[in-house]
Amino acid sequence: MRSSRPARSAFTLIEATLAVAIVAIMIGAGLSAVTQSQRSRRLAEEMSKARGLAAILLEEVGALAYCDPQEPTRPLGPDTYEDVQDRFTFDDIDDYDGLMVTPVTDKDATWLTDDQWVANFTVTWIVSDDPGTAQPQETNLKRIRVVLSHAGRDVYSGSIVRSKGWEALQ
Ligand SMILES: [Ca+2]
Ligand SMILES: [Ca+2]
Repeated sequence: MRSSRPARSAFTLIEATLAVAIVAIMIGAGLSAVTQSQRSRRLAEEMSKARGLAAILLEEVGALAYCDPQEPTRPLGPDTYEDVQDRFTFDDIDDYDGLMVTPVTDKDATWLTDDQWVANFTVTWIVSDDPGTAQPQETNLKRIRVVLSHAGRDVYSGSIVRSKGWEALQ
């Protein structure tokens, strides 16, 4: 004898709603993972680019003399007749102190980056047993630091140290 009770439908409205919600959550989690992965890749690319730029720029600075050939006792920074817009006029490593370059260019003013990149240089006198602290006067040891930033965020900081004594040995 057949029941007169109607057959139960496959899904109730609540079950269907729950299923939709679960699928939505899974899609959201998947998209979040993709976004996170893209962000990680972008940050790794930025870091790699910034390291390369720092190496180029510090090599450029490191090729110069420890102090200005004409004005060896001048304070840190560009000296007389030196132009921050033309790095060919620089002739010692501390001429870069306070220099900001954006977009980052080589000495020939060829763009190495888009205009979202900034390179900021600082040159300080240091002592070997406390290299993290800038000294107020000549120590015969200078640290040149360049910080590479992209879209307002610091990405990488690189530095080199030069001593006056090392230069005398060359
Ligand atoms: Ca100079
Ligand atoms: Ca100088």
